[in-house]
Amino acid sequence: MADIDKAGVSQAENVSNKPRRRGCLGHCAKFWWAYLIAVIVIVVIVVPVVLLVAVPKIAQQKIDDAELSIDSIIITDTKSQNMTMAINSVIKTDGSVHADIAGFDGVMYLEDVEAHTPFATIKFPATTADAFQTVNISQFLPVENMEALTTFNTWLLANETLRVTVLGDTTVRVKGIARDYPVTFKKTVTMPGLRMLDGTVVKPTSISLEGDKNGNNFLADTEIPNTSHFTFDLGNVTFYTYVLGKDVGTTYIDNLVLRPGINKYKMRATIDNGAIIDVLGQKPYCEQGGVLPFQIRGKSSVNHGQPLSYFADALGSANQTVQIPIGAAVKASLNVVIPCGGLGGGGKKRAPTLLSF
Ligand SMILES: *[C@@H]1O[C@H](CO)[C@@H](O)[C@H](O)[C@H]1NC(C)=O
Ligand SMILES: *[C@@H]1O[C@H](CO)[C@@H](O)[C@H](O)[C@H]1NC(C)=O
Ligand SMILES: *[C@@H]1O[C@H](CO)[C@@H](O)[C@H](O)[C@H]1NC(C)=O
Ligand SMILES: *[C@@H]1O[C@H](CO)[C@@H](O)[C@H](O)[C@H]1NC(C)=O
Ligand SMILES: CC(=O)N[C@H]1CO[C@H](CO)[C@@H](O)[C@@H]1O
Ligand SMILES: CC(=O)N[C@H]1CO[C@H](CO)[C@@H](O)[C@@H]1O
Repeated sequence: MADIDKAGVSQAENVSNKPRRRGCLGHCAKFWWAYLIAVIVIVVIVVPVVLLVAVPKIAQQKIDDAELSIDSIIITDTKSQNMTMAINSVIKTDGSVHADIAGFDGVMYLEDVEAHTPFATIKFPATTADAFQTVNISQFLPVENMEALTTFNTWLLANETLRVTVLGDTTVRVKGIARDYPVTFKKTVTMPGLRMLDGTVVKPTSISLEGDKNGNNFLADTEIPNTSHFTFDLGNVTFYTYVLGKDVGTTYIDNLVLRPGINKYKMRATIDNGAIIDVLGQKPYCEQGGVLPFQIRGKSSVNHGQPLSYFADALGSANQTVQIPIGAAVKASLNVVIPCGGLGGGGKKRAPTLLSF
């Protein structure tokens, strides 16, 4: 206490020595109490206003102005009720505020599906407000809402682009201020979809009359384009297979992992030969070398015994048309050309008989 008093006195002496030299200082010394009150007013009113109103507003503004881009999402270890999801993303800000953003749980939902039901919750790690920040997340993802996840997968499969919103509450700590400000992180990202796997190519490699040990009589190489930024582990996938509206069998692709870009896989199928021969004998297919429009639609997706309904139902939501040069494959494998009107001119009935040799 004594030291403080002494300091006060010596300061008062210093002040009282100076005013004779300069008018302003004299004024200041005389009205020091007015300045003191002004300082107190600033401290008591302005600082809290800045801290409680302005800084949070700026913090929220900076979060709102930040840009989120998602470079890739990788879904692995898929099980019926959970999976592993890795997201590589970048958050861009103008870098003008030095701040730490606390980690938070952000939900993801489809912006254009009104209920905005989340299909996933991402655990965002703590980040800074640096101008360019890579945020890589890899986490266990339980299925919270099967319907919302299936709808998301359906949109991702069918659409050219889709809008996904990431929403979460977090706090920001601005450098130099020992306070956490609550902010809302809300970003809508437009992602490329899979466009119904449009451009899928199926090149038959072998057709046989009798099936192999799996009962498959049709083998092919397939190229499946993935225009999205997603990688999916779909496991063993089967498809309903139609020609001109008729169910002609089942198509299988084993251990299917769809990555961005062209995916090359072996495909096998159990096909009703008679039905195919029938269609090959019809116009216009018999006239253009037997390229048939197949329609395929997802039936099941099973990964190491775990049925993945969120993929199977999405793949089953629509038909995908693939033109398959099956006439040429029949010629190459069986050395048979199906003329217009079918085998032996009267075709329809004889074809299956002929092929059951
Ligand atoms: C993930 O889901 C499967 C069922 O699909 C379940 O058997 C397994 O226990 C789940 N894993 C965890 C860690 O919850
Ligand atoms: C994030 O992942 C990408 C792609 O795998 C990688 O290039 C990058 O170095 C990672 N960044 C960090 C900070 O881990
Ligand atoms: C797919 O095509 C088949 C045969 O044309 C048809 O029966 C089925 O209703 C179609 N499914 C969908 C979901 O469009
Ligand atoms: C796919 O099926 C084969 C044969 O039944 C099996 O050996 C393999 O483990 C399955 N793969 C997956 C990913 O389930
Ligand atoms: C915006 C948009 O194109 N949405 C479509 C995405 O795909 C689903 C499923 O096919 C459609 O229902 C949406 O209209
Ligand atoms: C991100 C990515 O690799 N996209 C590719 C998806 O597949 C198409 C081919 O169909 C490529 O053109 C894209 O570059």
